Amino acid sequence: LPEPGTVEFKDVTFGYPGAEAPVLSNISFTAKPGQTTAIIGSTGAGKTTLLNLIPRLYDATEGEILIGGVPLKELGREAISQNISAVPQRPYLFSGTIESNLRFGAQDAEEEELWEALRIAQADGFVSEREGQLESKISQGGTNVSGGQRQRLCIARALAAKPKTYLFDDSFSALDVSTDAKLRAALVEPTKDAAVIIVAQRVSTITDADQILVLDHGEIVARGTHEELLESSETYQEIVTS
Ligand code: DCP
Ligand code: MG
Repeated sequence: LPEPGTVEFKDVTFGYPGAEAPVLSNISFTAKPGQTTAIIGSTGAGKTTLLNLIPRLYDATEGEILIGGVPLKELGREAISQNISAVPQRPYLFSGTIESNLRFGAQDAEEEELWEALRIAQADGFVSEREGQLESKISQGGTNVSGGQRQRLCIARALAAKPKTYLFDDSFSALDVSTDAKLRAALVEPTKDAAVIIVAQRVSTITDADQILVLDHGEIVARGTHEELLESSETYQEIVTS
């Protein structure tokens, strides 16, 4: 059996209910623990849709997705939520405290572990400056923190859960280039045994990924490392220079 956390797509096709054309066609890849798999492609290419199939927000129309060698449909909701942390493209905070938001998926974490997650996510600075710190109130939807702060709190929440698989949907785009770089450097150690799948807009976020999948109109049109794709893929070259 593949290692726990491994994500395998086997010839996956998906169309939204009621839609005529599929949004994803014949997607096959393996995201291994200890590796970063990046997905890049223009807006509407199907990147978010692909990620959303992993925690079963939708089910594949054809083909199969396996986690650690077990088909998603046999895994059960609980195992899925315990093993996979997803940071969505529009990260969501619910009304409560910073702590209650971080503990979603990490109920038993020590307070020190929450701070460690905040440090990695480059969020410890602004949390420690807020009155009440971890007990500081978050309004419904997280409207009383900035977009970049919300993104980092959601990354900290994902880290606190210590999953085997991480899904980051464009999670670094609201950050300035320097914070983005610091955060990704800090992520290396805590995610080193996990399968990490990153959707990115900025090529600089993924140049060191173990494999990059280039998605175009719902199909993987090229795959490889940054250097390989610069040589082989016109679509990738266009993304790099755009
Ligand atoms: N789509 C749909 N119904 C939804 C969500 C998306 O019909 N509930 C369609 C819109 C796009 C296609 O699916 O034509 C792919 O959408 P994605 O959100 O997966 O695309 P990306 O994530 O790649 O785009 P972006 O870079 O803008 O986030
Ligand atoms: Mg998207």
